[in-house]
Amino acid sequence: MVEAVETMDGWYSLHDMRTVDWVSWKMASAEEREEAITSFLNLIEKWEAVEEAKNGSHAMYTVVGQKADLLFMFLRPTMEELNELETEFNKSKMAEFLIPAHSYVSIIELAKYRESKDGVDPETLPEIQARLKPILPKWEHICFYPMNRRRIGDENWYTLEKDVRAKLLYEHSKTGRKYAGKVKQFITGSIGIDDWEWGVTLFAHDALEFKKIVYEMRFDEVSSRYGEFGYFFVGNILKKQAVPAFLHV
Ligand code: 76R
Repeated sequence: MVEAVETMDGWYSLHDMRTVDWVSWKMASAEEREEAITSFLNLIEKWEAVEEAKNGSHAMYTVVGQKADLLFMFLRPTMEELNELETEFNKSKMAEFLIPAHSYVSIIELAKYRESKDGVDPETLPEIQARLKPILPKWEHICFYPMNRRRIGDENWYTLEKDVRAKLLYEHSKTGRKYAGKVKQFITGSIGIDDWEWGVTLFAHDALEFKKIVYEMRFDEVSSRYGEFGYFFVGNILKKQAVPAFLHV
């Protein structure tokens, strides 16, 4: 029987995309807009305090293209905390001017394909714990897309033996490592949780690196034979200080 790989699971993740309702935003009074911006900045400060205390992390980007205007990625220790955060956001004055565009729920995941060294469970290692509960980088650009592993005819990831999958992923990781310092990737697992099997979140200083890495990886067997891809979101960082300017009309 084909053996599943054990996963190490970290923080719960919510990708939350929203579109600004510019018409109602422009129609609102200056006081109302001010109130909304203040509510938004207060929320951001709360998220920053959570991150400071290492109880979660967040990323905030403006989306290029018409799929949304804002992309948030939130990480929290539990599903309940993600839900509370989302509900608090929804109740805020700012949310009155934001239309939900998309969301994706998943969990930070690392697979235990490599055998543990000296009988040490990798999950106990501090460097692994840091990757399972990461503070997201505040790099200039983000790219998010969901993906599946194929399950069609001979191209079935789930009928491959574990050592074969491990080898294919090792080859994949060699391509990935060429982008060290240029692209930072977070793989979140969403089997049983959302519509695709994994979410891929990439951060880069130069958005061109997204095209480079994703293109190069298309030739790795694990992607060319077994990868299926969904939609893509791409964006630019939105710093707290830049929020009033972004919303200025
Ligand atoms: O966890 C590790 O870093 C060890 C090696 C590794 C694994 C197991 C690794 C490295 N990845 C792993 C698993 Mn990856 N990754 C993607 C995408 O567009 C595409 O073709 C694929 C989207 C990118 C861009 C990427 C980048 N990886 C996975 C899995 C889970 C598979 C499973 O369990 O079946 C998916 C879905 C996935 C997809 N990967 C790396 C990268 C990069 C940049 C690395 C090197 C990281 C580093 O060493 O710093």
